Amino acid sequence: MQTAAPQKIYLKDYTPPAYLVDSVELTFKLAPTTTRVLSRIAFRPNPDAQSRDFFLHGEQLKLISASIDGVSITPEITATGLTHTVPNAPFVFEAEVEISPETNTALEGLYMSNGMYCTQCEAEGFRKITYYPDRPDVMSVFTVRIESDLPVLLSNGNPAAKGDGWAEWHDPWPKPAYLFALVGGDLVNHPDRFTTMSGKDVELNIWVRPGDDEQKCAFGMAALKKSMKWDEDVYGREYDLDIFNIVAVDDFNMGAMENKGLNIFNSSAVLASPETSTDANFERIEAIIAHEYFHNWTGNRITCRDWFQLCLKEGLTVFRDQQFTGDMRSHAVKRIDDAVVLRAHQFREDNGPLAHPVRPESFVEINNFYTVTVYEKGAEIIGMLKRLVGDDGYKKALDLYFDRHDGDAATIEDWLQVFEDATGRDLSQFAKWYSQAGTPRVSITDSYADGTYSLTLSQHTPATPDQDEKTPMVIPVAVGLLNDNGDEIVPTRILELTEATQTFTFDGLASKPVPSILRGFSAPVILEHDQTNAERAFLLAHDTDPFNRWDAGRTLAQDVLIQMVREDATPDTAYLDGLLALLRDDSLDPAFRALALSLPSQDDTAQALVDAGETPDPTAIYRAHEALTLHIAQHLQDTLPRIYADMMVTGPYTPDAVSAGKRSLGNRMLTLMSKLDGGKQASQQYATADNMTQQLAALASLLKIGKGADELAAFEQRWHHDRLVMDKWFGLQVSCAAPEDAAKVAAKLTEHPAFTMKNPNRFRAVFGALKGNTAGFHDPSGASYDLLADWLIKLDALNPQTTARMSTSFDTWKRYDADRQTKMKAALQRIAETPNLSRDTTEMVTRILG
Ligand code: 0A1
Ligand code: ZN
Repeated sequence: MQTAAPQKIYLKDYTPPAYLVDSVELTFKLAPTTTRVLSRIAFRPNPDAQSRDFFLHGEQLKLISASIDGVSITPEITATGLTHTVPNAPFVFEAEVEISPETNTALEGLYMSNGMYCTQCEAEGFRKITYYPDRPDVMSVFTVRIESDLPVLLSNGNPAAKGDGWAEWHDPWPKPAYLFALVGGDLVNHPDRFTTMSGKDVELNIWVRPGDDEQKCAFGMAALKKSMKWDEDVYGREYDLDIFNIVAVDDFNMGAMENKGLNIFNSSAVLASPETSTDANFERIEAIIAHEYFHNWTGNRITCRDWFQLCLKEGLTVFRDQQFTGDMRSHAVKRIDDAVVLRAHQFREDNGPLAHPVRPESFVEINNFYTVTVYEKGAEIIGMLKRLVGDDGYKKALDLYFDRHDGDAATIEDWLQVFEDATGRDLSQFAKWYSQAGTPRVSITDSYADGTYSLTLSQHTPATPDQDEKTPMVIPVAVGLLNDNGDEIVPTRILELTEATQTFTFDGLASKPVPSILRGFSAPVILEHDQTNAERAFLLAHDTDPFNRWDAGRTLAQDVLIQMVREDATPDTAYLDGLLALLRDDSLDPAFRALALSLPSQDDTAQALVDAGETPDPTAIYRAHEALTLHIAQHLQDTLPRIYADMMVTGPYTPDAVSAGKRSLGNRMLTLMSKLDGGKQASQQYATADNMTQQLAALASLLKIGKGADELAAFEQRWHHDRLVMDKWFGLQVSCAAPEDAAKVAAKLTEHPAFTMKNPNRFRAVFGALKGNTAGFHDPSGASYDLLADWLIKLDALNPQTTARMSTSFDTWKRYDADRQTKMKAALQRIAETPNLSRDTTEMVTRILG
């Protein structure tokens, strides 16, 4: 088929749909390569429409028959849909189409995964199931009949009826097509129940394939019930159907999907057991279950008018899942974790060729905009709004949002309007956070005279693709002041930076204070603050704000690393002594100490060098990181065994935050000890661990010192039957490989019989780890670039979405030296020139090349 030239879609071109849908009835006759989908759609002209053109989206469908009001028609069909003349009054459109789920390797629309039928319709997958106005502002009530011999047949809403070989479902809540879902398979359920705040009894199920997985649903179920309760307690939101189903599938492009009443999960995002899952897995599962559940209100009951408004549901829902995790675990640790992710991934995106506003203004393929900017920066915007209007203002605004927009397909303007109406605040300048791309830099100068301390803040946002000129934003900067003894003399206050440069004063101070700026990471900005190492070490020791205490250590570490990269220096002892004091302070949360002892990522160091106007050398950065780790190990050497022993949790494994924090610090000790003891302790931990967290950390410690071959073989032997555990086995070897070996290790793993590019988790295990091994990915040979390009070209023919996403590994190419640039550019061009390259990957590679 001839692929049309990729067409750009613009926010400014939005027009309301020509026809609305009152009801949809779908019948699925499931068969691997010949599934029939019968549709009966009740349309009515939209009184607000600007045209009467009738167009239904539809791709890769075989039309069997169609009719309008019972009269057979022969519509005009293109590669993207169907048109026909229609009455200027309500009418019923019916069609029968044939699709082939078994050969659908793109994992979008209706597809098969290990014998199970499942769907993924967000963003525009429903058009691969049948002809329909596949846009989120067309909402309708769905009734679904599924015919198949498979024992379990699920769809959205409540079960209506079932018999031998069929089941019917009815979803009373109008929804856009992207929230449609269907599952058919030989599945077993882990059942439970929940009573809502108004006393309604809800049936809960997690569905998995029969086998090992049945044992792995309990944690996810507990997380679901906690989420349901939390949303009632904190947001006053209750569940609204008789049943809530979650299904685990092995082949899935993303983490999970919030389809109404029938959430579909990547099995990695729901299945957990102590033997097979790490603490990080448990925490991620709890967060994703919460995230998808919270979408029931923020996404489903109130959806998006168009895909440019994606952050309306995603930013808010991420913000809500972050609040939830903070409440369940530790707010301080969660804030640090979120900042680490934001800086590592979103700042990288914002600084490179893929930078885009949280609400983009155009796209070729919407699947390419499920980004850290839309999700994580989108969540940061909500956090800033809450900081600016206060907790009460936020609560009033959210209550108004749910009242006013329940059942709507809404916009960012609607969202900001409820905050303006609820709090009386003018948000016109704040709205720029949605339209202006790039990470603002906030620079600091200060002075003290006659009891008055003056803090001058200046803001500047660098140019990004398509946006040269930036204007000042509203930036909430949380500041506290300490005196020389480390006492807090001015508690946290929010300074609202709205101009390019502004001075704030603090009176009545006996001496020049030490400022603690951007507490709690109060805005997603880069702080440019020339502090001395001594001042940073002081904050690391005394700051009362846990985020800034951690950040002082991180900034110090970054400065030390940069020094070491530049001139092979030995690390500043102020830093090493600070770490030692922190490690020995048993009053501090172990999870916090573990974070404080972790170095910034090598990619972060590379970006910091770029910010300093230098060209980073990934090999030199790797060496500096290794050397600093060794220095830390030596400096802390006397204390490591004691803390390691203290952190050994006794009794059966539990995934709670306190135990996980201890294991995290214990494992950090183990990594450092392994640098000195040749892996003795790690081998022992590997042999005795009864849980995956400690087993995997021990194996990683060994691999990082070039040992662990026997353990690696034993691990494979033990876990070869478990896909999710084997993903760890694949990934770990690549992430722990020495830089010069990384491409070879990855290439060898692609020859392993268990490697398959049809499973996104497996593909990501290898190639995500290759990207994460910064020095290995950027090895001067260029071998990793070539390998990744080879595989992306192969994968694109099967799964464009995952290919496009993984092509972002190349997005930092302009940071590096001419030789690396030439090699990366060649790899990108080779991908770009592949015949029949997908629209998804074409858009990404074109944008990366710039
Ligand atoms: N809405 C889901 C994410 C998601 C997006 C796209 C997908 O397929 C293209 C799948 C899932 C979420 O935020 O969890
Ligand atoms: Zn989401």
